[in-house]
Amino acid sequence: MISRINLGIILIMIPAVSSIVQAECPLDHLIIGCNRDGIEGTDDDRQLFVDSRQKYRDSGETEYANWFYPLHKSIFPSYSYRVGEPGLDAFQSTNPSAAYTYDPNRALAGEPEADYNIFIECVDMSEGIRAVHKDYPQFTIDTVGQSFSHSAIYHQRDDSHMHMSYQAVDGENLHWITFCLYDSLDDGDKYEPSEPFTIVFNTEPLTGDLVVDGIVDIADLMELSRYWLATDAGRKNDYYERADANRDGLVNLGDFALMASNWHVIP
Ligand SMILES: [Ca+2]
Ligand SMILES: [Ca+2]
Repeated sequence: MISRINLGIILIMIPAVSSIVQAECPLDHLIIGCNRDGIEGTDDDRQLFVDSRQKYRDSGETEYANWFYPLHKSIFPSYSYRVGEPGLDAFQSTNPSAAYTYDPNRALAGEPEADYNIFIECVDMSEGIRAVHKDYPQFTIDTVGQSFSHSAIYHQRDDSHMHMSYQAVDGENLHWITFCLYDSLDDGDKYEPSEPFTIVFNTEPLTGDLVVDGIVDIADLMELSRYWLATDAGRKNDYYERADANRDGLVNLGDFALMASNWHVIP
């Protein structure tokens, strides 16, 4: 009798525990969604984006201390310096108890692979870094132009939560991977590609190095101009991909001055 009662409790508990585990994964995640401003009827309704509120959360002694992920020496002889975050997840509209991933205003409509097929494409990376998906289906991103379907993995597992291992040949130099999201379905109701977003490793880029590549030049100035006079910079948008260099919420002359101070500096 006791065991039957216990079994009943366990069966009831399984869905709740599962959703809690997903919500409480201790690693950082980038959350895939659309309609960044959360308001219907504006230009970004069909545009993809990643929410960055957890990005770099675990990168230093205190939350958000650094603008990079330190890579740690591993036992593996090749690409020895590694970190297992940030992962990826998606906004959803069905489980209100799943912490902040529940956001119906920003969730993609329909089912992954059937109604949308979100690819994550590497559009830039430093030499000597790669991203490895160790779980099934295994793959490695080590060349610009490579991509994988987040929606396929989501569909396969019935779970949007995934992680990759970021691996580099050293633990000191600036490394980066820049991704972009796009919807490969061509059904007339396609989502628009996201802005590029960059994950940085080992050391903080120069202030103003917005298109991260180790130097502050005209490409960075053009990037700053895209966000010029923007408000509401914060963790959700990674301070507009670091355009708000002094993290005061605004992209303005103060940030331009910081960029100018590093103009054409080669570290
Ligand atoms: Ca740059
Ligand atoms: Ca600012």
